[in-house]
Amino acid sequence: MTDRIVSAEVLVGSPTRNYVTLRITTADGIVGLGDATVNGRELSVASYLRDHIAPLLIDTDPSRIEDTWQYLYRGAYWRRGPITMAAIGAVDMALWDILGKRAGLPVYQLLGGRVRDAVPYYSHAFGWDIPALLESVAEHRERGETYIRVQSGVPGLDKVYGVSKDPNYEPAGRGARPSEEHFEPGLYMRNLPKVLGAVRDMVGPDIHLLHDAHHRLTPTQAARLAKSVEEFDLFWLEDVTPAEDQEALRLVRNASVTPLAIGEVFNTIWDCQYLIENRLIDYIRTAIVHAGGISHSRKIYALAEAHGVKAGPHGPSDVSPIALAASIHLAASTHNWGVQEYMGYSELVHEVFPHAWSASDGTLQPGDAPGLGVELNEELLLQHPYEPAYLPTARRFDGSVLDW
Ligand code: GCO
Ligand code: MG
Repeated sequence: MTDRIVSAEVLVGSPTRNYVTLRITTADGIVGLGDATVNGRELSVASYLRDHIAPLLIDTDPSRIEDTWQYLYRGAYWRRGPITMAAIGAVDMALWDILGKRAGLPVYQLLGGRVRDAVPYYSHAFGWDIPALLESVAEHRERGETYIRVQSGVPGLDKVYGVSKDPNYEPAGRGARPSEEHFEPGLYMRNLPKVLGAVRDMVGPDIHLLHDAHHRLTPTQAARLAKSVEEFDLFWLEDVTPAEDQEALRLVRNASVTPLAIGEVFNTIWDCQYLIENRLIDYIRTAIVHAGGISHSRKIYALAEAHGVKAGPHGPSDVSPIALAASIHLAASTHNWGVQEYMGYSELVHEVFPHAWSASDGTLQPGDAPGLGVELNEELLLQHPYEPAYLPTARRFDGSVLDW
């Protein structure tokens, strides 16, 4: 007899930071969890799920994962965008979780089984100046990590993306309005080669270094930067131009062989198609949560595989441990995987979402619990109610708005 969905609840809480969680329960008592967090727009996606999706799920068959995806995507008429796709993504994750629990198998087994013994992750090293950054890199090395993202302060700028006064970097700041940062491309571009040179000298040739330019440069600036850091052999240079202007990357591509990664703000395969088919990138960074869940992400990776592009999904603290689990299960079972971002979580977040996945020695393991292997401590989550929090905004020194 087929099972049916009896409830779809949305829980929003702020253990350290805001998370939106979907919990689907079936008549047989199986519970599936999905992450629907969109940083700074949490309540919109919560309403989308509560008001427009949850009522449609009741009484449907939870094993019809692909059909449910198509129904929610095509049935809404209004398509794509982070809110819609995160909401669909949460449903998709929860349904894979339920299927795994029903089968008594971890999701990676349902996706075809392991293709690798461990999933390498990259973590974030940062420092206000080069000595502080080198110290941070050394700490990551001591933890056995071999893929390290490096971000540093820039002389002349008082706040910089990826660098924090707090040992745990968290870009979203609590409060009713986003904070403001100033940025000047020239200062940043002149500084970065010095920073990467110092790090490369310290770690030697075998450590994979990554850097995130966070969508701020013009095509010519980006091309110049990619060229100027070529000798430091980056594993990837991320988001070097604003992601919407995809043709911009052709200039960067033609100017250097620095590997390029982009896509954390993309939501569908159609956002990725041009860059992948034209081989303008090396790594596609869509997050499982923001790109429609496991079902749709697999299609993106399959398209990428055919064009020599690898997956390197977004995994900051705003991707909850549930969506990170989905990413790890996919990584374990997807051949064209590059590396998983893992920024880590506060102790409280680990307690709110107890999980079977684990991180050690620079690698992640999905664990063998059925489904995605993540639980929800609802009581603890609800002790930390939602608080408005926003990503910063940026302006140039002349006061004009710039991509943050
Ligand atoms: C990354 C990202 C993040 C984003 C953040 C936005 O590469 O991890 O760029 O730091 O800024 O996830 O919500
Ligand atoms: Mg990024």
